[in-house]
Amino acid sequence: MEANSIPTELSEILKKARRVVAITGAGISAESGVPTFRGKDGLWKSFRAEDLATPWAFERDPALVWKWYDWRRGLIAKARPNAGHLALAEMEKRYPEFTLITQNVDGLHRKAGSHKVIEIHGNLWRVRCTAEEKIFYLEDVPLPEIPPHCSCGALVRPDVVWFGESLNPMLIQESQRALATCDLLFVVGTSGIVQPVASFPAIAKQSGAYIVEINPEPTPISAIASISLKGKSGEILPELLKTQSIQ
Ligand code: BJW
Repeated sequence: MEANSIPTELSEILKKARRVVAITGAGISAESGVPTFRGKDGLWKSFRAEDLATPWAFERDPALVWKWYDWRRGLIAKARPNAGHLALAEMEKRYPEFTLITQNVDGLHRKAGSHKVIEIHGNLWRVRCTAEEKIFYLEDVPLPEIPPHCSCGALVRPDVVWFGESLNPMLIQESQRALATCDLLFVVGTSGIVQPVASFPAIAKQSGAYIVEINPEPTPISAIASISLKGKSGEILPELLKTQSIQ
């Protein structure tokens, strides 16, 4: 999609919007070389979520879970933000209110220069002690000790949200507030099936927001999107930015 092929209605919306939210998923980092979860090359094709991304898996075999996370940390350490991440960071500067809700744990939005980021599924570089309320950052790849321990002797775990775990209620509230008052929502690179984020676009829809979905594939979100732009976010988002000189 090129800037001159963007429908007039959408360019008007992009220019006039004031309160903007973007929800992102693994697809936005695909062009940075970070694997997605679902789809033909997705992580869940080679690994079982229930063996690696649940609290029960960690209880059963913390070393196995940590080996998987350490491998992913290695991939992500080499990844650089792509044109899609950079376009969203630029939108944060241009719109008076801009909130980015990401399901990604790779930290690439912040690396791209986004400041107002809600990392609703956590962050892969942050870890927490399983015994105390202690949070810290582990930047070594590979980890010197697997599974790693806290100075108190307890295991530490990645500070991410696994299946069956609750998301941070403060982050949910903050997201819901932004969604309920936005006039434009971007939904980028997510399969739209993992709850509760999969239900977030409906909140914006209810308050009359215009919803732009960006994804090469249709998703359950497509049914409520005002427009679905089929393609890669690293190509489409920079084109949208070109038409979006705010009035
Ligand atoms: C491109 C592209 C390009 C490719 N450009 N696009 C209600 C009903 C049924 C079940 C539940 C329910 N409520 C809760 C559940 C259980 C569960 C759930 O939703 N399960 C569903 C699978 C059915 N949810 C939970 O357990 C959540 N907790 C919760 O709700 O607590 C309360 C509760 C608990 C239990 C029961 C009831 C209530 C927690 C969810 C945590 C998800 N965790 C993970 C791992 C995070 C850590 C890690 O990374 O290791 O989060 S799983 C994984 O999925 C990861 C992602 O953030 C998340 C979403 O995936 P995403 O981002 O959408 O990626 P993909 O791969 O699915 O899609 C990529 C998309 O990009 C595709 O569409 C491509 O086409 C596209 N794409 N290239 C643009 N270049």
